[in-house]
Amino acid sequence: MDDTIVALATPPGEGAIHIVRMSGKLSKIIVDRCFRPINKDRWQDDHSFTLHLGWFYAGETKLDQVLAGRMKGPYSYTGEDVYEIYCHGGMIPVRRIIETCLQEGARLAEPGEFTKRAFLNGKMDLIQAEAVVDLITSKTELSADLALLQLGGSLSSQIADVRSDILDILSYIEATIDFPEDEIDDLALAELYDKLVRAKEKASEIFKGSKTGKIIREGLSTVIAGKPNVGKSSLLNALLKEERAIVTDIPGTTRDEIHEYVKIGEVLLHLIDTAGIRESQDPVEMIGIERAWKALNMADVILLLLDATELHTRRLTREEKIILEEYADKTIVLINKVDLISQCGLTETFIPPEVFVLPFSVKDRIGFTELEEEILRRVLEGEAAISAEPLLSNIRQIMAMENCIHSLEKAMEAVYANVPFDLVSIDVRSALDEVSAITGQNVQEDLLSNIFTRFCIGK
Ligand SMILES: Nc1nc2c(ncn2[C@@H]2O[C@H](COP(=O)(O)OP(=O)(O)OP(=O)(O)O)[C@@H](O)[C@H]2O)c(=O)[nH]1
Ligand SMILES: [Mg+2]
Repeated sequence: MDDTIVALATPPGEGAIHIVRMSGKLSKIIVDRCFRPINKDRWQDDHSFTLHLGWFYAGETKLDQVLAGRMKGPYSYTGEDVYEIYCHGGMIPVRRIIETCLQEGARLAEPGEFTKRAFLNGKMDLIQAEAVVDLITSKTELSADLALLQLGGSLSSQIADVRSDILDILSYIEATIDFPEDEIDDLALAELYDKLVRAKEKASEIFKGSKTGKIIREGLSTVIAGKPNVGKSSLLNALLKEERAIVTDIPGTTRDEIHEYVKIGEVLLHLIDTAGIRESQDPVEMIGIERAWKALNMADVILLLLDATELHTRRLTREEKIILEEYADKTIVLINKVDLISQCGLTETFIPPEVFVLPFSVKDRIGFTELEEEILRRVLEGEAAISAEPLLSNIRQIMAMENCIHSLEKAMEAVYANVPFDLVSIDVRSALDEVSAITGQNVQEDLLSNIFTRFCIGK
């Protein structure tokens, strides 16, 4: 944190301008030494958040004509003195300016190091820091909107509310612990129980939308499954509008999983094409099939393809039945290749009535609109809520919230079972740790590094 860091903040390559960003104690000294403003008086006024035209020098050598921006700590992004040099958008001026800063005592910033400093200096909490990278990497309007809400701090304040409730419970327990056991009356027990219930309800309310939040942030994990040769890879290619996967009429063509992303409306689909599921002795195919099962388990939505030409001549396979029974709520059945039959033999009494079934043809593009509508309907059911409410969306935060709720429930059970208060406080304390981790009040250094390496350099 004592080092002064420097990095290119714009994407490398040629463009109109590049921005070199510097943060830390030395940055003022370095810029004062290398930047010669056209209007010295204005520069010397030392105002923050101002831009100044001038030349950037290495010793007596002019490197580029630049604008220098000054943001003094603690009111800057990182909380330290931050300078930004807007130079011409070529890689040579950029390299020269950064090299000069390095020679003058700065060091190259690590990925996300500016934002990490912002977090460590209390300029933002961990939810907001993670929202910064989510905003940068968002692929849909919806995910960008969600990141903006989180960046604005509304999720943080909801979390802070739960945290303060839990702190309140802990101090209540500590105040009561000093009384001898027999003086803790039923009233105190009931009050503690009530407090726990209220905190848990608030936490659960925040947790409720996290599944949608995760889908908006990461995409809807959509697994294409079915027997060999039903047209899974053809469907993947059609949705992507490119020949991504190999398609042949030989059953067992796809062995490994294929992952791709495609946008449907405002929802990002994470498409996974899998190996056709069947009994097999081929070791490679068997591994592929095992992976397919794993993918099915993790999926948000399963597109189960059945071949229309076979429907009246065969029963569902054991594997198809398992999918339809175990994953009925997340499965959409596509009866593919209806172009080959005169009328769709949808007399499938085997398919559970709650499963959505669609006559389909990849070849003749039948059913695509209905499929897209159905997918959107499933994700965006709570869309009104989505745009107005900040949701938990990242798996780290979701898991911490889940653990927090679990600990509160354990504490409630303990109170109910009349367990001594000091033991109840163990669960409450662990709930506190979990909720604090969400906003980053007690996170370990290695977790922090993990989070910030997802950022780009210069952010
Ligand atoms: N007539 C017709 N043929 C189709 C349709 N969809 C796929 N096919 C054909 O069915 C055959 C198998 O298609 P694939 O996409 O490779 O099937 P798959 O399910 O990925 O097969 P595996 O990878 O072996 O599991 C190919 O010859 C496709 O051209 C369709 O809607 N109508
Ligand atoms: Mg295939």
